Amino acid sequence: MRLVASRALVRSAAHEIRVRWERGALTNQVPCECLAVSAPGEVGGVPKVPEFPLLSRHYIPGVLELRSPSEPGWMDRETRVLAERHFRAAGDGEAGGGALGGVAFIAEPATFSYGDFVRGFLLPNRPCVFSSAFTRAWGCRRRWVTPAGRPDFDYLLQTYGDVVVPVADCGVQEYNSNPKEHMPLRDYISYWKEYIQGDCSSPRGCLYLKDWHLCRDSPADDVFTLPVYFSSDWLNEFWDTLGVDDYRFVYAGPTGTWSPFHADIFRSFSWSVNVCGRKKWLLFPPGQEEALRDHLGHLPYDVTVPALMDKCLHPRRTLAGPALELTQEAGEMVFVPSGWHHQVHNLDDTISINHNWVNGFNLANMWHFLQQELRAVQEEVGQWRDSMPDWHQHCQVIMRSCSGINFEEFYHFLKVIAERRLCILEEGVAEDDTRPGLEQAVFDVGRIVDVLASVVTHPDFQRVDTGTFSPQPEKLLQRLRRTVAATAAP
Ligand SMILES: O=C(O)CCC(=O)C(=O)O
Ligand SMILES: [Fe+2]
Repeated sequence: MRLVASRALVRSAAHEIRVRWERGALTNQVPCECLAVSAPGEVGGVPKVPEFPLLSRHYIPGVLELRSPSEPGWMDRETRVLAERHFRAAGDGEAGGGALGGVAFIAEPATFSYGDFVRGFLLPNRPCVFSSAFTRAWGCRRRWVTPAGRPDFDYLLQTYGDVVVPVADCGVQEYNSNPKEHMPLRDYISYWKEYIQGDCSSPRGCLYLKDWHLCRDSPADDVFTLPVYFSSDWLNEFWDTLGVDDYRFVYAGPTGTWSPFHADIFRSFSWSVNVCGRKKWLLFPPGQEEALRDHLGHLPYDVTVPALMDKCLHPRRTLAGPALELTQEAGEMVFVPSGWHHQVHNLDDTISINHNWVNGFNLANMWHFLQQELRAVQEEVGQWRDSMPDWHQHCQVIMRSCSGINFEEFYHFLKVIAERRLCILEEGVAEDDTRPGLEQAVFDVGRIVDVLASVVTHPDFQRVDTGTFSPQPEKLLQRLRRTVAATAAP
């Protein structure tokens, strides 16, 4: 018997299967229909957060006093201890991240360490914008952009003209996303030029090149350098290990292209750099999206429409604050925290590089999200529970279609990262090693232990056939626990 899910689930599942699997393409967005409902848990024991200037472009000298040595590299010991304390105090809660008045602006790379980023933004799960000084040396900023600061169509055509790219139609709503087609970049650029000549309009509509896996599909040397703040990136590390895919994207589109309201896949973080052009971001802290739902419980597609102010249509709108709004200038880098819903508008001809990433700081959020997704699937197909012997297995299949991953794959993800960290701790790291440092590896193992301990006791994970898993989840957990005990900070 084939299990068929109902209503929203069927639609989102079909949509996701098509977008993500049939085309072999991972995208960075989870359609809002597909997101399970939850208010964020309170996180206790949040460490004192340093003050950063809010996004006013008036950098206040001296505010960024360093608390940690300004090493360019990975996590230092002090930061590790602080982060471990934070997660011990937070318990099983899911990271929230309040609006707290605005979005911080980080002006100066030389005085902003990885530890500062952990304290100021990763732990409190708050957004920030890094100045264009952080990306000044990037190859794409030199080569993809004309001296006037516009996309260099000639260079892009010459270098990537034949590459087939995904293109979304911003004018057509398909559930809470847009339908996509594929075309060679040269065709998209012809369209783009026409759109500019037509004064930001074209009979072909408003088309947006989204989720182009440049690094996966083409040689991309000297395009960008991964900033150290985003270097602990387990999603891409995992996919690189398997050698099949990645969560590294290029977005490109004319004025007026936009991304509908969404949260990123798996509650990942994202970072986004404007190679050229400007973007307007509307950001809502986790939980606030609940107040934006309409009377039928649906999340909005576009949070800028006047209908959102209609009390009958959106009875809880006034419970949410206004969006945190920011304009990202050329070269600037935006950090989008975990679980923050957002909507993004290109204000000029804009090209950006966007990555999704998960690490020890948002791993528990990812696990919470997967449990919610499974519960949502189980509710949707609950009526078949008693009549289908393999109902639980079907739920995992549907969940994979909707969310891009199931419990078995999540375990595999944890295992791959855990084993790589154990390797680092056993072998040590050399000076020129590009792998995470020892403090980072210890921290990562601790975070995996916390989440894996919850995974192995989850009744639905216990139903997964783990007979062929190597190592067995319990054995891996024991080994990781021994490592945590051996490396515990005094
Ligand atoms: O730039 C866009 O259109 C969307 C970017 C985005 O949603 C992200 O980076 O998470
Ligand atoms: Fe996003």
